[in-house]
Parts: sequence; C-alpha cells; structure tokens
Amino acid sequence: MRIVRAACHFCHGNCGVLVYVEKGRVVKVEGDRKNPFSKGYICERAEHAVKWLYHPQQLKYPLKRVGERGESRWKQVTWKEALDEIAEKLEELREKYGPECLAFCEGTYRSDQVWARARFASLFGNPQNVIDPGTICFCCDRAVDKAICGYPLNFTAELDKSNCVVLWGTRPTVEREYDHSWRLFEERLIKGKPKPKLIVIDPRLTEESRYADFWLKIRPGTDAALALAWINVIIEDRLYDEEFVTRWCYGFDKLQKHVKKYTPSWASKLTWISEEDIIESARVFATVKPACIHAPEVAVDQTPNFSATEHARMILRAITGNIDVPGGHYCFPGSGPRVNGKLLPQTSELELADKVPLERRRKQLGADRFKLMTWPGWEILNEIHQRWWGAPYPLVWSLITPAPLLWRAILTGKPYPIKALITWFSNPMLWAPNTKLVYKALKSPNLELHVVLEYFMTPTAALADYVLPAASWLERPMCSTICGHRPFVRGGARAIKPIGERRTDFEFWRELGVRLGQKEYWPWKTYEEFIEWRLKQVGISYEDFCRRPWIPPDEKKYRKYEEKGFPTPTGKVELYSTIFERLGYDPLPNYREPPESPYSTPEVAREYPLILITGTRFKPMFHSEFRQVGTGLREMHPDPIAEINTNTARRLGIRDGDWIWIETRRGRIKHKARITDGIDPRVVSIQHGWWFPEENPEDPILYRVFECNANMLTLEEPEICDPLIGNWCNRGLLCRVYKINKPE
Ligand SMILES: Nc1nc2c(c(=O)[nH]1)N[C@H]1C(S)=C(S)[C@@H](COP(=O)(O)OP(=O)(O)OC[C@H]3O[C@@H](n4cnc5c(=O)[nH]c(N)nc54)[C@H](O)[C@@H]3O)O[C@H]1N2
Ligand SMILES: Nc1nc2c(c(=O)[nH]1)N[C@H]1C(S)=C(S)[C@@H](COP(=O)(O)OP(=O)(O)OC[C@H]3O[C@@H](n4cnc5c(=O)[nH]c(N)nc54)[C@H](O)[C@@H]3O)O[C@H]1N2
Ligand code: SF4
Ligand SMILES: [Mo]
Repeated sequence: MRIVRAACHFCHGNCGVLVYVEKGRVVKVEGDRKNPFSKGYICERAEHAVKWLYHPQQLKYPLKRVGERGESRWKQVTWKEALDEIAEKLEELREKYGPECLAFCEGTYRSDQVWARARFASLFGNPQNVIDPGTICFCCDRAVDKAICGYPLNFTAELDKSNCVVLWGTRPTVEREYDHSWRLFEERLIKGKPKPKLIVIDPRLTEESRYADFWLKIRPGTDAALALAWINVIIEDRLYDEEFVTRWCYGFDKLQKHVKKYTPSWASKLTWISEEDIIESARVFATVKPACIHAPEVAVDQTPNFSATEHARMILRAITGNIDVPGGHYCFPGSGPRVNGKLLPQTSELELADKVPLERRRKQLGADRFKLMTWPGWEILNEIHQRWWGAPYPLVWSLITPAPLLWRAILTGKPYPIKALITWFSNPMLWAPNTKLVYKALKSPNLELHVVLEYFMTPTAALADYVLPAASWLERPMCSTICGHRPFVRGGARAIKPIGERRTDFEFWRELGVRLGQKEYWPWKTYEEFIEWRLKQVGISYEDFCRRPWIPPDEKKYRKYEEKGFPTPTGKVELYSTIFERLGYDPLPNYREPPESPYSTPEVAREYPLILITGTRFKPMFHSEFRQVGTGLREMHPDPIAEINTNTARRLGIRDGDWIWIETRRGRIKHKARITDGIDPRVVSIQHGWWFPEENPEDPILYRVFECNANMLTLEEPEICDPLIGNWCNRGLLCRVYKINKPE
C-alpha cells in the first residue's frame, strides 16, 4: 500500500488528502491532518472519491463524432488522430478567418493548469476570447476590488479575528465548508464573551442566521440600494474613520454629495428591509471594530447591478477603516510566495500577454463594451500591478468575455465569425444563462469545430465533435497559486497513473501547441516536468514537494499602505474611481432596478408575481457534477429542490414534496417543492446544474437537460447586463409556480 499526499480538486478548497493506493488502484481517500490549510478536513465528495473515480461512465478514450451533432454516435480514436485533426482544422480556420475565430469556454477553478490555455491562446494569436462563469462569480469581485484599492480583497475577510461579520448573500457552511475561519467565528458567536456581531443579508433564513443580530431579508437584486443607504447613514452620522478617510481615501467629498439621495427611507422601499433595520445595522457595522463584509462571490455577482454593489461595499470597507487590518480585509500581496528569498515563477509570466498585439487585443469579444474585465481594463490594472510586483497581472480570470456575447457571435457572425470552440472543465449547457441559445450555438453549422475535454459525457460534450478524456486530480500532480492570484502554494502528487488513455489538460494544450508551431514554448513534456522546473527556481526538489506539497504565504503584514500607499492611480483607496472614469463609466456607484421586477416591469409582475433566485448552493453537489447514479452522492440528493414559503405554498395548493413548474417569460422547468418558513413569501429559490446522466444522451433529450435546468429561466440580453463587466441576471427574476398535476 502506498500513501500519496494529494490535493482534492472537487471544489475550490484543495483540501489536503492522503490517497491510499494498492496495486495501482485508489482504495481510500482521507483528510491529511498535516496540511496547514485544511488541517485534516474533507467533505463527503472526497469521501466518495473512489466510487467516483471508478464510475463506469467515466470517459477513458478520445471520441470523435460520426453521426450528426448530438446523435450520440462516436468512434474511438487515438490521441494522435484527434490532435492531428484538431490542429489541422484550427490551422485551416486561422488562415481563413484569422486567429480570433477561436474561442475557449471554461468553468470555475478546477485545476492549476489554466495558464497553459492562456499561453496557447497568446501564441495562437488569439485575443483571449474566453468565456467563464467568472463574469458572475469571484473574478468580477476581484476586478472591482482591484480597481478601487489595488489589491483583490474580500476573499480574505478575516472572519476568525473579526468582531462584526456581515454575510452578504453567502453561505460559508455550504459553499466554503473547507474554510476554518467561519467555524472559529461561529465558536465565538456561541461562547464568546463578548459575543461578536453577525449581520446576514439574505432573502432566505440560512443556518448561519441562527445567531444573527440582524437578518436583513432583502429583495433579491437590490443589494446596491442597501449598500448605498449604509454609506449614507455612516456619513450622515459621522461614523466613518476620519483619519483613514482623510489620509487614504480619494474622492470622499464627491461621495458625500453623491449619497445624500440614497436615504434609508428610499432604500427601504426598494429592498423591503425596514428603515430602522437599515439604520441600526449600518451603525453596528460602522462602530464595532474590526468588521468585515464577507461576500466572496455570487449572490450579488449574478445581478446586473453588480459592479456598483461591489464598489459600494468597497467604500463601506474603506470608510470604516477595515482594510488591511486584522479582522477586517487582509490584502494579499500581488505576487509570491517567496522561498529562501526567491520568488516562485509566476504563472502570469507564462501567459505571454506581450504576444498579443494591441490591434488584436481590441478584437477580443466584449472589449469595446464591457471594459473592466477585457483588455482595456486589464491594461490599466496591469500597468500598476507590474510596477508594484514586477510581474504581469494574470490574464486568467482577469480577461473574460461575457458568455451571452459568444453565443451571439457564433450565430450571427458578428462582430466576426467564431468558428471553433474548445471547452474544458466546463459544462455551459448547465452553467451559462439561456440554455436554448447555448444549444442553438453549439448545434450551429457556423461552429465548425467544438472540442470538449471532460471526465464524463455531459449535455455539452454530447454536442461536441471531439470529446477527450481528462485526467482527474487523482491522476495528475498539482502546484497551485490559484491561477496566479495568491501568494501561496497548495498542491500534491499524482496518486495513480491516468486510467485508460486519460491525459492531463496541460498535455492537451502542449500537444496542440506543438502541432501549431509553438514547440519552442513548450519545453516541459509532462506536468511533473513543469512543476519540477518551477520549484527548482526556488530550490525545492520535486520529491521534497511531494512529501510536503504546500508553501504557506509569508507572514501577514497589515497596514502596508502606511509605507507605500495603495496600488491605485492616486495611491489611495478610490472611493471615486479614476479607473472607472477613464474607462467611461460612472466613477461613483448608483442603483439600478433589476431588469425584471414589480417596479421595473409591473405588467410582467402581474403574470409572474414571485421573485426567483436560481442556483442556491447545496451539499453534496458541486455545480453540475456528481449527478451520476452510483457515486453515492446523487443518492444523497436525487432531485432538484425548490424552496417556497409555507403561506405561499398553501395559497397555491402546493404541498411539501410535490413536483412543481417554475415558469418565467422564457420557459418553465420542474423542481420538487420544499415548504419552509425560512424564505420570504414573495421569493422562490431553485437549484442549478440539474441533468440526469442515467437518461438518454441523444438530442433533443440530452440527458433531460432542458427539464430542470435553472438556466432555461435566466435573463441575459447584453442590453440588461452590468455595463462594466457584463453580469447577467440569475437572481431577482420574475416567475410563477404551480403544481404539476399529471406526473410524467
Ligand atoms: N456545495 C457546493 N459548494 C459550492 C458550490 C457548489 O456548486 N456546491 N459552488 C462554488 C462556487 S463556484 C460558488 S460561486 C460559491 C457560491 O456560494 P454562495 O456565495 O454561498 O452562493 P449561493 O448559495 O448561491 O447564495 C448564497 C446566499 O445568497 C442568497 N441570495 C440569493 N439572491 C440574493 C440576493 O439578491 N441578495 C442577497 N443578499 N442574497 C441573495 C441565497 O439565499 C443564499 O442563501 O459556492 C461554491 N461552493
Ligand atoms: N442559474 C445559475 N447558473 C449558474 C450559477 C447560479 O448560481 N445560477 N452559478 C454560476 C457559477 S458561480 C459557476 S462557478 C458556474 C459553474 O460552472 P462550471 O464550472 O462550468 O460547472 P459545471 O457545469 O459543473 O461544469 C464543470 C465540468 O468540468 C468537468 N471537469 C471538472 N474538473 C475538470 C478538469 O480538471 N478538467 C477537465 N477537462 N474537466 C473537468 C466536470 O466533469 C464538469 O462536467 O455555474 C454558473 N451558473
Ligand atoms: S471541501 Fe470537499 S470537495 Fe472541496 S476540496 Fe475539500 S474535500 Fe475536496
Ligand atoms: Mo462560482
């Protein structure tokens, strides 16, 4: 029996694990107590890793479509055949339509190899036409935070050391269960003398709200109004940190005038939170020190008023003096880690941004319109980043085309034809908004080549031309600085050789690159060789790393601004953003009503009277994964669940466990009703990611992908999207629900 130290990559946590291997087979996975990040913790996904790894539906061989797209007729081919043919087709398309005719579709962080795609794209001459859920998740927060204060911030809210935590539309017990900081905070909530404060902003009564001093039951999609009203109260009552504001904030006077109109009474009508609660909660947040607003991602990110909301939250963090202090928001440096005084090679250096000439950059889909997370924004942020940290600002996660633009470009050929797509660690038939449009684009003959790299056949892969089997985290090594955005390393060894003919995603990019004239840029043949090369620069051997596969960040240094200021154009936290102004946007945050609501579209609200939130996270699933029957995980959560308030359900004749339709103007889907008092009577919450791998893969059934899929209901016309980034609307939609009388 061998025991290998690895890092789980079933979610973002990368918990350290010990993998027990017998005769080349994984027999058990358990938590690694020595791992300094996860300290032995693992969740049920890792506990079921063995069943998952040897699941009969796992892909083992490269497949090429032989029938029509979606017919589910495949031929097994060799990697060489597949790669040769893909390379040849890409070369042909590049000649005919230019290197921008290729696009990439990615998912949320599931490996440390994403830089390899960026490198491939730069060398191919592509403007980095990448779509990724980062438009509505995590990356968009990082972008706004970086523009306002120079550091990407709030991922590091120090809950454990804080005396006042605001959980702003997020559930640390579900989405971040590997993170110990919430548990430490919770212990203090239960036992603490004095007890710290907790403010929960959520339309649902979550488990975390049990101990909350305030549960602000907000109307979905109106968080900007609350944030602006908090700023108003804090300024009017002079509860801000005067010294920090005077010395380290830019544009306070303009802000002060700007927020006068955003009174608590104005916000109360929009948010459905009482005026008194708005005022009192703002006072608590401003006066209990240190405080942090934990909003690592999502709820607010999935609304078209996102950038203003995050901007306002950054203002709140800053004017209360909670930036870069213990228990507030620690600012990680923009590079690292350092080992023995030497800097680990940054993956951003490997992405070769310099190889993308200026005129090509301007061709990136969305660069003319959504400027913060495309080249125009990147160039401004990079200029400062490079000056401060001596390495480029990563392309990965910082340059993202809003997904709705890609499908339209495929279908219309505008602004130019997109002819080829490479999808990896991504299942856009489930994650992207407007599934019918995604489906149309993936079926369109305009798209001449679609390659998918996957673990399993999925509704997206079922529509591809080639499906290539990817090695999972148990079959590949890892050395991650979270796509170059964190100054520490989490990693692990390859537990077993890839099963069947699976290969690492890295090898795919390398092999494709080599075939397309990039040979000199791919000196590392395997991912091990790459990691070995990377670690050698800081004097660590690969073998040593496998024994202790992590490098913690440098010791925390708070209040770094006292020495150097902030890495922004003015050297201060820009309450008034000179970067937004330069890009042609409002330099101060404003409120926009959700594009569909009782107030913006009352006529629609008459027919669709309930407010819908889609995609609330739940255990044990991770997005569209783990639905396969027989993993042990699907068995824990077999059906999609919709939460409805008890009184609303009674009025509609719906009982707990009934199957119901949830319908918006765009379509209807099914979920099973769960009746609860813990949700506002005007709000319904549904899950995302539902498909059924046990069902027929053939188009148009496609594993019943259209039946329970939340993204049949979402709203994504580019005109309604957030103007800076392109966030569409998954939360705060209008819907109606009714019982399915005839079960099918
Ligand atoms: N088990 C599991 N964990 C996951 C994931 C998973 O798929 N499964 N996905 C991971 C990923 S990529 C992400 S992005 C995170 C997301 O994780 P979270 O940020 O926790 O996201 P959600 O669960 O969608 O929403 C959190 C809360 O926001 C509330 N909410 C909904 N709409 C609004 C609104 O308009 N305003 C406010 N203030 N609150 C609202 C919901 O009721 C919910 O309780 O989870 C990560 N962790
Ligand atoms: N309506 C609605 N839609 C949402 C959300 C919501 O809340 N509501 N949440 C959004 C958010 S925040 C996110 S992050 C996205 C998630 O969207 P995605 O990250 O795309 O998640 P999945 O749809 O599960 O697709 C991931 C696929 O990658 C495969 N995979 C996993 N690891 C690897 C790997 O290492 N290599 C390769 N080649 N393949 C791999 C898995 O088998 C799986 O099929 O969904 C978004 N969509
Ligand atoms: S929380 Fe679970 S799935 Fe996520 S890294 Fe840890 S063990 Fe893996
Ligand atoms: Mo996400």
